Amino acid sequence: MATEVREDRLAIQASVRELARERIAPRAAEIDRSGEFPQDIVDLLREQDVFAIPFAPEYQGVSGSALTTALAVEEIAKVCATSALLLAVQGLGGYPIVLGGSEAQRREFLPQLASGSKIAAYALSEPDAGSDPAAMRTRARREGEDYVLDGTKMWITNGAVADLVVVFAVTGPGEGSRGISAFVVDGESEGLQRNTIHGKLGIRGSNTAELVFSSCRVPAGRRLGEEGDGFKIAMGVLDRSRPQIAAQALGIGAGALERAVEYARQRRQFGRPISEFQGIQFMLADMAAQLEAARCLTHEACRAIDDRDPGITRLAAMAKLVASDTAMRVTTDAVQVLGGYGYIDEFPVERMMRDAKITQIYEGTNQIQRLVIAKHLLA
Ligand code: COS
Repeated sequence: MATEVREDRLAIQASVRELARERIAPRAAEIDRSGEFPQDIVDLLREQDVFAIPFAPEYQGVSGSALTTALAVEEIAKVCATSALLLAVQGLGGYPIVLGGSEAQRREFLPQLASGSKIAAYALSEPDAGSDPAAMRTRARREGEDYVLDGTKMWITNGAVADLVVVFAVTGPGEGSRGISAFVVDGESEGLQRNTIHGKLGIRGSNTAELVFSSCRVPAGRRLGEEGDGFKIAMGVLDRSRPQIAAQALGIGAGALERAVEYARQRRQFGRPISEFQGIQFMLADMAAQLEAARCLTHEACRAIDDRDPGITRLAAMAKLVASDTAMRVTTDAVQVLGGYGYIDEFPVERMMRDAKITQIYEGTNQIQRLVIAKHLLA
């Protein structure tokens, strides 16, 4: 993964910030209200080359740096968590190919994801295998030059809209985590039924789907790595994608803080703006300090990824844990600062509070992040 000079990184951040404020922010409330997948935002991110950020220039990306991607995800999440997830999941779906793909597979698929001509998804979880993905039941049986997939994947972001889905399935029954393989599957494959899940608390415009595979044939050339490499690929990907969820959480929290500051300055009670009361000042100061601490940790995890340091698993888990818990606290406090106005959808902080919740759950619940951290401490 490439790293770039600080000026390039800041220029990318500034252009994404402008795009987010001018073109995405005005759509955010309606995306949440309608719960419809924002195809217009996908088109916008594609036109503006935003999907290229997680990918290296050798694959027609514009960066490939985890830190630069995190800055972009945060800027979009400040105004719309659903839209930020579009960028984060393009990375999530691409990383298995970066980590496990052959050079030919990388050259085939990564430019398609970088240009946004194809949208990606990552299908690991199942109805009965979430925190424990090694217990997955989706089977991939080898038949001649193909594998035949049967089983059900659950909670798949972009599942019903993705052109390319990286699917993890059992090729070695009884071998646990060593019997899992990864495949790049076309979203329109015969034998794949995609059912959108409705009624989410937050990220309501994001597509979340159940994927049902019934004798779905995938060419053997679409397997990433060797048979049995799938679990390590899946975990290696989560090490790289959890800091992006941390960045999404930071953006949600920072967006809510900005609104709380704005409101506290103009809301008058007892003859003065409420920002003049120390009770409110202390709340705002805590929110800002906690966000900055979480941002430092998230950027450290990204730096470690970009520098190929060992130990990214621990830092990625810490970043996801701390940033998402911070986002939940900060958005809840932002609602409190706005009082009754915080509780209605005329102001965006209630949406931000609902959106923050998922960051404590997906890409490994925060209980799982604690297990990962403890395992490293006690090893
Ligand atoms: N990178 C590379 N390899 C890893 C790894 C990592 N971060 N973590 C584990 N592995 C390897 C181990 O080294 C081990 O390899 P060997 O078989 O060669 O010894 C193998 O994977 C199994 O590891 P382990 O026994 O630790 O796996 P567990 O089944 O106990 O799972 C947790 C560990 C709980 C951490 C893992 O299942 C997890 O992250 N669960 C949450 C999944 C998740 O985030 N789901 C959300 C949906 S995906 S968006």
